[in-house]
Amino acid sequence: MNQMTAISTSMETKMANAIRVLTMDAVQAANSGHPGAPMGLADVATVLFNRFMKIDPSADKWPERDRFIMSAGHGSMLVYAINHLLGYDDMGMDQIRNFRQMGARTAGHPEYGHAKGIEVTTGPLGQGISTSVGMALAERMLNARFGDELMDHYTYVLAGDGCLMEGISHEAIDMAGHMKLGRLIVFWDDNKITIDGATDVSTSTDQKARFAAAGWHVLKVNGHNADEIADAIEEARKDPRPSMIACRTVIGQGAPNKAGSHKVHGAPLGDEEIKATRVALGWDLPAFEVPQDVYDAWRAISVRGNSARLEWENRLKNNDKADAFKVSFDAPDAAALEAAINAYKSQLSADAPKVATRKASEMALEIVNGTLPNTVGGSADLTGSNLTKSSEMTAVTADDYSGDYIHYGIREHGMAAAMNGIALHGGLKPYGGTFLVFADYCRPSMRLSALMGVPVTYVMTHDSIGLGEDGPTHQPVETIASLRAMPNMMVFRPADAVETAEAWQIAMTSETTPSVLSLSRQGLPTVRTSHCDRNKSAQGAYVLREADGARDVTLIATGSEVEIAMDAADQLAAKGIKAAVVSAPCFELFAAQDAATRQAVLGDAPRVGCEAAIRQGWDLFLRPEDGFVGMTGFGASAPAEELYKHFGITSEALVAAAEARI
Ligand SMILES: Cc1ncc(C[n+]2csc(CCOP(=O)(O)OP(=O)(O)O)c2C)c(N)n1
Ligand SMILES: [Mg+2]
Repeated sequence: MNQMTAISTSMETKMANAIRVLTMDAVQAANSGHPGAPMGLADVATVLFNRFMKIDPSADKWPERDRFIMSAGHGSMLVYAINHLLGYDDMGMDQIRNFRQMGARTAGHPEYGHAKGIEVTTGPLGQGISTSVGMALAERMLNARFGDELMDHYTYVLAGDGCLMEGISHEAIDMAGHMKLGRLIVFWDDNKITIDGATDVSTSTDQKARFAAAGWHVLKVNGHNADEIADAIEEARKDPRPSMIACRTVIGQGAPNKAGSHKVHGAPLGDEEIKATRVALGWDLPAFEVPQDVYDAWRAISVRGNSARLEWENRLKNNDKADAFKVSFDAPDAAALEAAINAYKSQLSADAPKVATRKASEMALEIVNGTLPNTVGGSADLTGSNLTKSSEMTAVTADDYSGDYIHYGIREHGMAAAMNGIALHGGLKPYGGTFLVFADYCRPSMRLSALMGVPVTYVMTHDSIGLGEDGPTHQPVETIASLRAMPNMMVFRPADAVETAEAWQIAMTSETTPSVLSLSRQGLPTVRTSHCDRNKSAQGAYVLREADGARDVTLIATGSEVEIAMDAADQLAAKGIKAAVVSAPCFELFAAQDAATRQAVLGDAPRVGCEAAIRQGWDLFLRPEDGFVGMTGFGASAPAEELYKHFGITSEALVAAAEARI
């Protein structure tokens, strides 16, 4: 519903001009930043906020708020200016004045967690629009569970030419259209300019036809005509399909000499042009000043949102699903999960199954999904290989969002971004699978999971040459090291079913760190045959088998190679050499242990590491004189056992490396 009541269109123009002026002043003060997009999008954003947005800056995490995503993250000043004008208490004028400066919340690109009202970190083009697909899907899934009274909001996205040119946008648009995400509304900033100049130097795609082909509702407006914009939003909100509103805009609108040129994309306007813009806009206040009546008009949006929230709180109080709703949005019940996992681990240690860790993951998911009410599984078209769908799970479809398993299709990057969006939306806990080698197809979104501190779980199977005949295109070699290189990402490579259960427990209770579960295709014996309640994987690495007396050597291995290390220790023992075996399922957690703990695990004896991957990253465990048995190049296509022999990743090689050092 068009909510503009007593506010005149001329006031709306002033509201938009406040965004323009704050943007050009902040970029000028910082002597860096991007004035073009915020100035060009000021009218679209003002109409959206003034007449439609449902947000309450005094309760920035209100689950039922509309989501606003500035996918063209370089236009961060648009977000900061709006949040300042709306009255977010952490976005005073000091923040605007200190745009892009050390310690300010107003970072170069909008960063989730730095300031209220930033729903997702954007800047890598295409990520915002793709993350928003997950948010809009989460909204429909929660709507199916809790009804219109508690969950019925919109997700609005501003996306530029860059966002739509990025490949990930294809995956996101395709998925949103297929899932009929009617509450997703994307504004395309059709300014026909990117950094290198006019868009026609690099693209000739008919974007409107592209969206339509993916099942979207497509509209076109003059992005500087408030009523046209408002009418389109009204229409978009009513349509059951996701909507794309192509907004013909002028980059840097308001700057009399520079508007319309790529020169306003990413450089300060300069004092002269700023002066001229003030004159053109009829804005005669000094820098960083906004008239009270303009503030009042923006604050009215917050007042309206506050009333909506209070009404919603009332509805929640009287709703018989209130408790379940709150549980969904709370942190998972760690105690319940721990109890369930421990009972399961105890059974595993007794049964000692020989299963691939991808199978062990499926088994653990029966416990995880049976204990936590709001997990959402999925796979990028590899459900039967990743084993991500537990027995009670049902598919989420466009006709019925009540399920809990998402068929992401062959869209790894889109899946990773959508999982970020689901997690950021709140209320649901996503995990999703693909082959580990295709982490490279997910990486920019995985990096954002880590940077934002969003605990998404990546289930990545077929984690080495152990996958066999599919060959080197499918065999990760450098992938594990590259993921370990990513800050704030836990990479688990469990050795057996017990460690796999422990990894799931840690991943699902992690609050600010995402996880990768690197899982084998091939069967592995249970090495943890005596039960203990303590989650040993939480230490990152631990002594799996102590030497019989003072150690001659310490063998350290991960995942499928722990079995090889155990075998090597047996062979060494037969020769009278005392070897300890350390299992190291998570380097990041081990690095976080104190020196004494690490020393107790690693000891002083010579060490040999073993992992069917490159050595990079192993300096956490190995000194220059220590040995390593692993890969140095790409794999090959053959049965797994032959490959292990061919590349020399064998217990005999470990024994030889050990003997050479003692
Ligand atoms: C993935 C990615 N590639 C490149 C960039 C660098 N970059 C920032 S803005 C931009 C051009 C974007 O053009 P458009 O979306 O049309 O923005 P406008 O110039 O209209 O503001 C580029 C290439 C980036 N931020 N992210
Ligand atoms: Mg552009």
